Amino acid sequence: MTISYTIQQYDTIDSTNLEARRLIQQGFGHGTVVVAETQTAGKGRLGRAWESAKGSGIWFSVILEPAISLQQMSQYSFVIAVAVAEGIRQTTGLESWVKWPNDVLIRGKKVCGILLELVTERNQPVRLIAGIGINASQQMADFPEDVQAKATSLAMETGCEINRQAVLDAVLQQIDANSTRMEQEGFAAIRDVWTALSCVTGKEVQVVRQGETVLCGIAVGLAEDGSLLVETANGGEQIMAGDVSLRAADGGYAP
Ligand code: BT5
Repeated sequence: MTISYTIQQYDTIDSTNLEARRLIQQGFGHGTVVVAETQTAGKGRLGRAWESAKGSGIWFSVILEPAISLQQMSQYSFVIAVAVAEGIRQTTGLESWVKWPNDVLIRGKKVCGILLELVTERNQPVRLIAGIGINASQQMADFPEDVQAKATSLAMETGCEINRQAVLDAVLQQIDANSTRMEQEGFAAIRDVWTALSCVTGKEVQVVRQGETVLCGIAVGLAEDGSLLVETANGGEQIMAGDVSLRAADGGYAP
């Protein structure tokens, strides 16, 4: 099924995810894309903030009504992450990688964050809001100090000016292609692509939840429910939630 996109463009908005939710109340549905030049209250996961300076990134949310079961919805963040990584690769030639659960990295630094929200209402199809923030034209000094160590942008990585529209178009096209792949071939097909693009597969990782290290081990892949499979000294573990850091050359863990 090909998604027919309708773009809603804003100069300033609180959060494209919040606006997408408001648009759903007004009857907007599958394929609606909310794009903003800047967000005043960009949201990360778990109440964290997303830095969305004016004109420097690709800040957008896509409303989707995938023809899959409610259980499969949790697998959708991988459809989106793969689509972003492939869209970035296509338009910039940069090697971008996915990191569990929902980041896209270049050279170990976060270039994109993804926030997936589910909207379930009586007598309505289940909708997904896929919020995507891609850093495009920032230089290091443009990021707040606490983000500088872990963030990068497409301009910093290519040394060139970035055509944000071209990147947006490529990611939307990849969301369409990977949604079709998910519907027709199931999660196994997405899992294969995700695993090939994952920067954690086969690597030593640390899993942190609410500031506490919950375990260290080797990331070996994705389970059917989207949890991360980690081999530890005590056997296999499935991680449903948390943040993952990669073991760095100095023995510590990357931010
Ligand atoms: C995410 O959260 O990575 C999901 C971010 C989703 C943002 C998009 S933008 C369009 C749409 N509308 C929204 O309101 N949100 C979505 P999380 O894994 O919790 O990462 C957040 C953390 O990343 C913060 O606590 C910072 O440490 C760091 N961070 C904040 N802004 C960043 C940026 N621009 N680039 C890289 N890292 C950033």
